[in-house]
Amino acid sequence: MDIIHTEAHRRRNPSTELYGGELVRPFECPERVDHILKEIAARALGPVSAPRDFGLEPVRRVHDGAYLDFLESCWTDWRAAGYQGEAIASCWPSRAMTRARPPREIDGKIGYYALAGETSISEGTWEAARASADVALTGQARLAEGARTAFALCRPPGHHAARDMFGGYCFLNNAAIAAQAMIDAGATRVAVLDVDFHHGNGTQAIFYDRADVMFLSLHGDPDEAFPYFLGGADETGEGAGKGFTVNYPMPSGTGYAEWSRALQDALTRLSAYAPSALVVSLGVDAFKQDPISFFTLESADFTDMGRRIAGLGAPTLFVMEGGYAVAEIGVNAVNVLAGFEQGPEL
Ligand code: SS9
Ligand code: ZN
Repeated sequence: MDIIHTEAHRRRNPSTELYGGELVRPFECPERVDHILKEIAARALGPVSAPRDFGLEPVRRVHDGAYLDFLESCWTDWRAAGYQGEAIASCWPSRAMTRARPPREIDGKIGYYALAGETSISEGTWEAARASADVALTGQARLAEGARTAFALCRPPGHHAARDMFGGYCFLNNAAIAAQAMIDAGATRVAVLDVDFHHGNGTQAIFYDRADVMFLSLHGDPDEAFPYFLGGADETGEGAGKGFTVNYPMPSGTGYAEWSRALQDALTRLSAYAPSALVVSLGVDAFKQDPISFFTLESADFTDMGRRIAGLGAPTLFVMEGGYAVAEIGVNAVNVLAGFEQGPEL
């Protein structure tokens, strides 16, 4: 399997995450990638190559222009305002605040574009986010050139980022950008299967009214898990997209027996949709030891997950999302990819 990776991910290295009222070292850290690369090498999964620079045009197909300008200048604007710490949102246009437009001042602007306060913006964040989108786009290009599969080792992750919203460690929605690029290259039906523990609210929002990109997500019930305000089973799409969003929220303590039944249902729906390509938002935070999640999947379950996904028989781009049990992230992610390469049990 072709693996796309760049060291530019290291430019995303904030020192603060707002967690439980304290500033802690972020769960989403550069060592995550080191562990994945180590396991890729140990198991000879395939060649690792650098991304191409696609520029901002394919990113603009998914994200708002003013939002991209904000991401690009946020750190400089924050420093220019005289703030000493990393850029953290502390006020939002919540329900009763009806003047919903981005103010000029950076403290207000970051709140306008943020979905949550845990994700600090620090020096290099924009550069790393852009490189991460290039990693996904390079994976998409491999599929367009005829590859059956590729692994875009994206960091920072993307599935919580919407058209003009960052948070949940995400800035640019790498999976959505890749899916849109597939459509722009002529595909008529693409699907995104999100197996990250958290609901892919950004991806869902981006494609909610569209029938050309189906979105399916297995995740912790938003009644008890981040991102809390999207991801219910009653969200099924709107307009032309009605029926093309499918959510599987599951409660605390869910193990692979129940999880894999949801996956099987998702795969049945996917098979009926018959996408010309599949993007898998590959988070491995459903793992039992993940520090911020509450499913109980074992490492071996990730292999089975990959085998089942292979059973669909669609060209498949894996895009890295979450996974915060850092020491085990390599084994768990590579298990999915290796399981996919083994293919379904006959
Ligand atoms: C808010 C908790 C925020 C963010 C988790 C993002 C996971 C991305 N109190 N946690 S895959
Ligand atoms: Zn996650």
